[in-house]
Amino acid sequence: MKVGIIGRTNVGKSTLFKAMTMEDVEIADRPFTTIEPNRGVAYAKITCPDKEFGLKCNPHNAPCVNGTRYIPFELIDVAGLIKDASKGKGLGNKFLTDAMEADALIQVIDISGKTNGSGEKTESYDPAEDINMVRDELTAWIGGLIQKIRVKSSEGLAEAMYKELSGLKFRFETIKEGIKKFNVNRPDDLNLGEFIDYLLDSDKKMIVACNKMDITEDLEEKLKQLRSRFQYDFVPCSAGAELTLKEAEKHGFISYNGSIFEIKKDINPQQRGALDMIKGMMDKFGGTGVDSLINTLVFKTMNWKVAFPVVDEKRLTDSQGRVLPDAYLLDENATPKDLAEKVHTEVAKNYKGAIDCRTGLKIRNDKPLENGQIIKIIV
Ligand SMILES: Nc1nc2c(ncn2[C@@H]2O[C@H](COP(=O)(O)OP(=O)(O)OP(=O)(O)O)[C@@H](O)[C@H]2O)c(=O)[nH]1
Ligand SMILES: [Mg+2]
Repeated sequence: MKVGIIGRTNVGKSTLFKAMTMEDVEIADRPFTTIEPNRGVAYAKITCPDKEFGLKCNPHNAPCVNGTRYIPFELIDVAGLIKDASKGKGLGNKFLTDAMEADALIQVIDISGKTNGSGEKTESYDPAEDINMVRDELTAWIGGLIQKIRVKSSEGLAEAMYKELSGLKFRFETIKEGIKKFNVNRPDDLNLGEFIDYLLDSDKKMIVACNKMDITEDLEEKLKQLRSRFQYDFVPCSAGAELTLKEAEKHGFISYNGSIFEIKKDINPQQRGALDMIKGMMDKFGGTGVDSLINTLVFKTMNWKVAFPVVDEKRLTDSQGRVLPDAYLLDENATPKDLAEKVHTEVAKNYKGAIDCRTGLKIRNDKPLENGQIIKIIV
């Protein structure tokens, strides 16, 4: 699974990316710091099922730390947008192609209102403007791509769009449904706006990371306002605080499990002061918000499922005897066959059925997987 980070420039996208992946990327308090996309691996967390069975896991693709499994997914951070990017302002909008490979989007906003639509310092900017701007720019960009499509006489409009927009990973079914629903007849139809809304709402679900909560006054009121105006899931966070904690952990100053931290060795008064401030914020908001952002995106907004494939349904091992070695993230409607596909194309080719290892019963082939399910694939 892939997640793309988008948003207006200078809101903290790369800070969030770095805090989630620990890749070394450039962060700066000025517009347009990121130019080329950053790619890395981030993790969703789920309780490891090994204890439930009195076993000890041997992780392979998904690390286990103190009983929590870290399920990998790909994360992409792209350049920042500004109004009229579709007309070439700022870094333009072509870089959106990279973000659109993703199955889900995180839009980062600066909820403090201390940077404006151009990413410059200000006092009370309304981040709702950025949410509308990002949507308008996405729509203008996709609209521009659609309008350039030339439909060959041998193909239908849906086929032509699917082919031309293949990099943006819209599903053929969605394109076909949308064309019918909004009565789109040609690539230059005037009712493209509603059609593009439909594509985005169907295949590019988005969560909004309300960043810089550490310097935000009236956070609750601002969140309330945003939630009353938009349908998205809004999660307040401080990517900056999360990054500070991850770096302190990397250097051995603290231990940190994503919700609480403990100081492990002597630190200077300045470091202690910074950590005390973060602790105050975490006590007030229940964390830095970054874990909650990932959790909400993966398990609520997207309703993705984690599945553990095994070969031996009694011992919960793979062919090498490793206990619960792998865990995969799959989309909402994924079936046991889709899990087989993730494991190996050969396994998918020889797929004969699947067993739920908790019940020992066979699962219907078209039944969507449940989150945390342990599956034996019969080949
Ligand atoms: N106070 C505070 N500052 C933050 C936070 N997250 C990021 N910043 C600061 O915001 C500025 C911009 O951060 P970046 O991560 O470079 O922002 P970006 O959205 O990637 O910017 P572009 O790539 O230029 O579009 C930097 O000075 C960060 O330190 C946060 O949670 N709190
Ligand atoms: Mg950046």
